[in-house]
Amino acid sequence: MNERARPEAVGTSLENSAFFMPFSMNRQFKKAPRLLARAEGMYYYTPEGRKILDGTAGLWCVNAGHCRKKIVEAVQKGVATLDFAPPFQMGHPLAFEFADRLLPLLPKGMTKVFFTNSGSESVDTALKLALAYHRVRGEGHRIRLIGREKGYHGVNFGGTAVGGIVGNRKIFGALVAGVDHIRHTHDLQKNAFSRGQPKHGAELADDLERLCQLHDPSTIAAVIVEPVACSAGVFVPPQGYLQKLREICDRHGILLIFDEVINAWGRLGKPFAADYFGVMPDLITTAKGITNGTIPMGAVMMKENLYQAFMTGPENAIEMPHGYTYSAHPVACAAGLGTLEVYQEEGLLTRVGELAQYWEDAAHAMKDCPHVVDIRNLGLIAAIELAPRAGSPGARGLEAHIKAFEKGAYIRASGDVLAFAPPLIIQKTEIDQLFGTAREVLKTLA
Ligand code: PXG
Ligand code: PLP
Repeated sequence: MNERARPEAVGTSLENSAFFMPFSMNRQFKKAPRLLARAEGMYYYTPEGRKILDGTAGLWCVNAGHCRKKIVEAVQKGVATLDFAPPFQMGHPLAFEFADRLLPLLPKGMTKVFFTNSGSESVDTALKLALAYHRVRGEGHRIRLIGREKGYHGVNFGGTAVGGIVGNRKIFGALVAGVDHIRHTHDLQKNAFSRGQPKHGAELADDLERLCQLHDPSTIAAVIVEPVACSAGVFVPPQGYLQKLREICDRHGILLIFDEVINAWGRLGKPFAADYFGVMPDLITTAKGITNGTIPMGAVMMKENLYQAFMTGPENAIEMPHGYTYSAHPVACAAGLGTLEVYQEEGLLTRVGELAQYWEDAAHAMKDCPHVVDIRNLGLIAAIELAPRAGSPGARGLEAHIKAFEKGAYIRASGDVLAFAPPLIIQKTEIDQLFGTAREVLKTLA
């Protein structure tokens, strides 16, 4: 066991640790750490043995629940059989098997899979594929990439540039040239306490038409959006909005990329959000649930015409000068295959359909709690937006996160928005427990 996972290590100071924690308040955390030592099913366990209900599926990724035997065994067997195989100009059987096993789950018309190691890598891969696709077809004038305010597309340069969360961008300079953003869809005045997709705001998609007129549509390569924007605070697309985006892209020859790093893998009751919304993008980026979070992996799915556009030069030339040392890593492929088996055996990619109404009712029952200004939900995702504390935005959300952890639930806070997205194996009693804990926390919150 890791020394810090031992019960006697509780209280040991981490203040001098060499670990530079990602996306964390390093100094505050190291003074009062919240450590997780092991996990099983719906629960984490702290080093001292406290049981914590996982309200966020790890970080929106552990959709089948923790330490599932079949996945653990697939990884153990995989790593003992083939630890690594070079993915450039070489191959291993599991890469082909995994891509082909994914095929029947993909939205109709999506036929090819490019493997990466994270959502961030998937996003930068998709953006590069979009630019290259236009270029190889003689439309090299399409150089612009359009994101959306409040979007999160990971942390690499392309994803940071098309991303729309100011705090994630502003300290990193000029990022990538030729990027612009359409407006976000968050509108509390019109849509507060909407159940499912809000009624108002389809017309916000017309903001893409505005950018087309501003830049000339023939300069735009691709638009990237999360169907349900999760990280910045859970923004469910207004009814008709995604359809409109698709229409505008079609009108102007622009590729539409759905970033389904979180939305895919059953979170909305379908394998992919494109199928849930009935809107077909040209590319889909994903990661997280593709291996149930067990081993890092991501993927970009694309329509056949994108792949074929690259298959035109001499056969002895590399068609796509892009890829990662760990693309299609054999242990990740083994984890992915094990994950698909669990998803399929337990019907997890569609289970949310049965749970969604109970989940929605449980989330919206929180309306009478103190500080609540909005509740949003779709599939097995919910958000409770709290009024910010005067002069200290985010403080109330962070305190709720910490208090929930003390009371036995892991609930993620994005600023003052509490985000709920548990593993898809959750039982109704655990849904009650999760929101029950949130209710207790909100009652004690200043
Ligand atoms: N796109 C989307 C839509 C995401 O949600 C990424 C890209 C990047 O994936 P990687 O694997 O590079 O992290 C994500 C990741 C949160 C939270 O608290 C969300 C993510 C990551 C970390 C925290 O909402 N999403
Ligand atoms: N930097 C250097 C010096 C490298 O040699 C490589 C890969 O060979 C990379 C970066 C990219 O690493 P990865 O393929 O793991 O993304």
